[in-house]
Amino acid sequence: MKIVLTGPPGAGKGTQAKRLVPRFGVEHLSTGDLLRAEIKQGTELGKQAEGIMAAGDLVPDELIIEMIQPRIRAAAEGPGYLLDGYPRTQAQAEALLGMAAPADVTPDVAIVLFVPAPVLTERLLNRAEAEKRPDDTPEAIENRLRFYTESTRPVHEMFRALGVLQVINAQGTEDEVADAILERIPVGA
Ligand code: B4P
Repeated sequence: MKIVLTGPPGAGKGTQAKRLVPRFGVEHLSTGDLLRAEIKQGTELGKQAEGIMAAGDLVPDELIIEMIQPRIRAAAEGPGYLLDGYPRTQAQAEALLGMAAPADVTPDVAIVLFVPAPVLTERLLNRAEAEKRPDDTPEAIENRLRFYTESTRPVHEMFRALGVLQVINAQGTEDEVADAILERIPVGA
């Protein structure tokens, strides 16, 4: 099974990924988590990404693609994948969909978690109090939402053209959203 999980910041990608990964036995590949791990370890990539992420901007495509593509290939050749927060730009989507044989890396399903912007802002500001993530400030949240609208939403059309796009209303409880996702995952993919 190869799943792309996408949606705006605060839509619940990480929350739902944690449920889907054990269920399907796939590898969880979150570009946000990988970048935060690089920052924690003080790597060169982490140093480059830290300020960009804190401002809510997108990390440059070439750094992201180099970090994630080998992992996607390995997962596609093995247990399958759940991509969380990737691809976020047209260049990233082209890198994913343009990957050649031997492994077929094309997703079986691309799930968009839809939540209106005011609800997202509220969720992220609540998390800011609890977790103190550096990019959960009002300015960074605004930036993240803008990048989502300008750069990530157009990518959905590429998945629509492939016939794998599924848009889910993600305003319900975590359980309701999880059930809605499972209903849209193709059986036997
Ligand atoms: P990510 O870590 O991917 O962060 P995000 O998209 O902002 O999602 P987030 O983790 O906030 O929210 P989620 O949907 O899980 O990326 C962080 C940064 O890394 C980016 O801004 C960028 O700088 C960089 N980056 C990452 N990938 C990149 C890429 N491909 N290209 C370039 N740069 C990249 O939602 C979680 C929140 O919602 C939680 O607070 C949770 O409690 C709440 N929630 C979940 N479900 C809920 C529900 N049903 N009801 C109420 N609350 C709910």
